[in-house]
Amino acid sequence: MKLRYSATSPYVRKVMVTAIETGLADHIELIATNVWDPATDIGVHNPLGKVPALVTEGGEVLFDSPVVCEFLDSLHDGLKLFPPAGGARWTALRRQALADGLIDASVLRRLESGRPEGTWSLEWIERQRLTMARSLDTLEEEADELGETVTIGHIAIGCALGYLDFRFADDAWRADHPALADWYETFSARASMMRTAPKEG
Ligand SMILES: N[C@@H](CCC(=O)N[C@@H](CS)C(=O)NCC(=O)O)C(=O)O
Repeated sequence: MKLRYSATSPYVRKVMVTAIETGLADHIELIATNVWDPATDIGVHNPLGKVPALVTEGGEVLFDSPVVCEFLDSLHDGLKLFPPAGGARWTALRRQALADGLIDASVLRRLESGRPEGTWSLEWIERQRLTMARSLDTLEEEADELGETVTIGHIAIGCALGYLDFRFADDAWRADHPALADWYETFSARASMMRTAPKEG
């Protein structure tokens, strides 16, 4: 399998953490991809122009991190990161959606803030900041229920919080979210998280 990859993308990190947790990392060849380079050929693999995109052994291209992660989870016989059915599945998928939404708002805020001064929208930046704040408050309320079993929800939350530390360190999210901070301290010490910590260029 080949993964169109970026070392700083939190969505790609979800896939990499999933690959390590499921024992599949050695079966994936990484193809470094800068989606912001006008000359990038990512569109050959993903018409949406985004990473991650996974080229399977059969030559099919899967994209959107939830789809790629669930595909990888289907390839191993260990404990499933996507619970197969029932309440546990919906809880894991809901957590993944919440964390992915936190990442989406963070990325949108960063992109807007990075536009030339005078062309950005303060209303748009504030809208994303509020979405981030509400998502973090919701995660804080649920932090004590996260427990020990790792699911795709936990992985997505870990990658979202890692992205906040990487790109929004000044927000100091831990100050108002102590239970979530405690959970993240333990989760971020997993080998899969340590090996995938984002680094610039
Ligand atoms: N929903 C997608 C989001 C992927 C995404 O937005 N990736 C970013 C990199 S962090 C990207 O490739 N952006 C390029 C673009 O939006 O044109 C997923 O979960 O995989």
